[in-house]
Parts: sequence; structure tokens; C-alpha cells
Amino acid sequence: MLLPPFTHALARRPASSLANGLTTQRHLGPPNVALAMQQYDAYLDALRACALDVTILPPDERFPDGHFVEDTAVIFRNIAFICRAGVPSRSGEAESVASHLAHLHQVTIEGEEGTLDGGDVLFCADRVLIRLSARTNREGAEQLRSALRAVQPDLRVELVSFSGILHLKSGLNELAPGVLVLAPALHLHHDLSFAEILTLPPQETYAANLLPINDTLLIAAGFPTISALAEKYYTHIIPLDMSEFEKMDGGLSCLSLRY
Ligand code: CIR
Repeated sequence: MLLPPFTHALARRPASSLANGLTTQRHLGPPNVALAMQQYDAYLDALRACALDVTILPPDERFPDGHFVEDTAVIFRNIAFICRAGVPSRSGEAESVASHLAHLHQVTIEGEEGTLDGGDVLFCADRVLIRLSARTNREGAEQLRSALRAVQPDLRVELVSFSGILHLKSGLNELAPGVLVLAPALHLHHDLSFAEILTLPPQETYAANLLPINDTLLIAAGFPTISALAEKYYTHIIPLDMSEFEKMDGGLSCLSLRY
């Protein structure tokens, strides 16, 4: 197995400035901050229901996207690769995350060039996919590849290009070992024949961001196709209302780091 079972999660409580975050989903309207906080508490409860030891960093008003902690680091066994955000408004978010992960061997991006968002990195089957995007450039991706290979020299790390969606994991995730769920909005030119691919209907694009945690699956509530698929593979399923985070381009995986 590529990743050992998860025992911990790291999250950051959203700042009250969360509606000022970046989004491509303005047509959904601004998020309701009070409702977002309720949905966030339910998310933390779900992590705890998976028996994870959950650490919650305090909100930081400087960072309206700061609760999307997944983008700040990539954890692989004993290393934490500390990301450099692909957008200026998010640079600085990784600092407090790195301090919390001080017990891991930390690798930071060298030089001025490289950027990488953790949402563009997917561990699936026997390999790691890193998506080149507006947020993640080749230099950042290559540095992550080297860091991962320092841990496991024969690890397959593939760079993937596509358009149509913010992060790789906004549109592609591993439902069960070797089974990937794909959002049709994602225009992907990459050989995924190593896995079985389940493509969601267009109206369920958002539900492609699902989150397996050991023997439990977290899914966004209100999407019948993903709900039926979840039941095929899991007995423990936690549907969560994510409407306010969807308005800010964020999904289940974005709201925590699991390790
Ligand atoms: C952003 O645009 O950076 C945030 N509003 C959403 C980040 C979502 N993170 C993720 O998909 N890993």
C-alpha cells in the first residue's frame, strides 16, 4: 500500500473573511459564513468519527482560503513537502502548517521558480499523479517528484496536464484501490488504464472530490450517483453538506491534511 493507514488530521478553522477567498464559482453566490462554520464543524466531527487524532489550527484572518490546508503540504510517510502557493494571496499559509509538522522530515521548494498546490497531487493505486496547472508548475512538480523518490526510489510519479477544473483532486480521486472517479468537466490527456475509471454525470462534477479515510468514505451530500457508488464499496459512508465550500471551489479533501 502506497500510504499507511491515516491516524492524524490537520485542519485550520476558517477565518470570518472566508467569503473573500478565490473562486471560479461566483455564479453560486457568496458563501453564508455562519452556515460554512456549521458545515465545517460537521466535517471535523466526521474526521473524528474516522478515529483520527485531529489538530485544528486557529483561524487566520490574513488568509480567506487558509482552511484549505491540503494545498500547503504533501505528506508521504516520514516526509512533509511544504508547498509554495501558486497564487500570491495564499503565500504564507504554509508557515503555520509546517510548524505543526515539525516532527516530520521537511522538504521545502528550492529556488524562486517552483510552485505547487497539494490539491494537484493524487496518490492512487501504485503511483502518484501530479497535475501541471495554473497553480502547479513543472519546477514545483519535479521537486516534489525528487522528494517522493528520496523516500521510495522506484515510485511511479506521473505529471498530468488537463484543463476545465481548478485542482487535480477537484475532478479525480480514488474511490477504492484501483478505482478512480472522474468528473467529466476534466479534460484529461493521460493514460489512466492502470485503474478502472468511473465517470460521473456532469451535474455531479463537484462530487468527484470524495475522501476515503481508512475504511470510511466521506462524500458530498446530495449527489445520487456518488452515493450509489459509495454503497458499492463502503459500509461506513459519511455524507456531508458542503454547499458553502463549493461556492469557494473547495471540497472535502481540501479541508484537511491526513497522515
Ligand atoms: C483556491 O482557489 O485556492 C481556494 N478557493 C480553493 C482551494 C481548494 N483546494 C483544493 O482543491 N485542494
